[in-house]
Amino acid sequence: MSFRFGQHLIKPSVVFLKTELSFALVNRKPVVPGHVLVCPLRPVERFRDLNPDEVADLFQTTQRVGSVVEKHFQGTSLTVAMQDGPEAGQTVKHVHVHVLPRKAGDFHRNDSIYDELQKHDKEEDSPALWRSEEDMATEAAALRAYFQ
Ligand code: AMW
Repeated sequence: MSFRFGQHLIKPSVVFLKTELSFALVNRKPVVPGHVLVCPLRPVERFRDLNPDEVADLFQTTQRVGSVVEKHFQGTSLTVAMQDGPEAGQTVKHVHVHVLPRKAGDFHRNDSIYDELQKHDKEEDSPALWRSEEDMATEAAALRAYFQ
């Protein structure tokens, strides 16, 4: 079974957590190590389209995922972000929460992470810049272990 993420079909090998209403996957083009995505299973475009149970599951899953990636990638903080609509930078028309482990000095200017998020999958994106499926599956397996 594969997972739908907007126009993408996502292999189970890169998904490291599935809950009743959400799933979490590793990123093919992470802005920082451990940059992952949490999505509702139902492929709706905007945050406002989610029902209350989906919002609760999505955010509870984001809490669990944030704790795990912060620990696994030796972070000391998290950036949690959602680009909700095209003018906010959304490219995949399926609600998703970006979870990014942070550590001291990772960006010269702390808020540069938002500039990087805005442009990482838009400017100069091409398959050559994506991680290999094998690399992504290895990372997903390591993260999956925390939830078993
Ligand atoms: W958006 O600009 O819509 O807020 O973010 C889309 C995110 O999804 C980006 O971080 C991008 O790297 C990631 N992404 C897009 N397609 C895939 C895919 N097939 N597998 C993993 N990550 C993906």
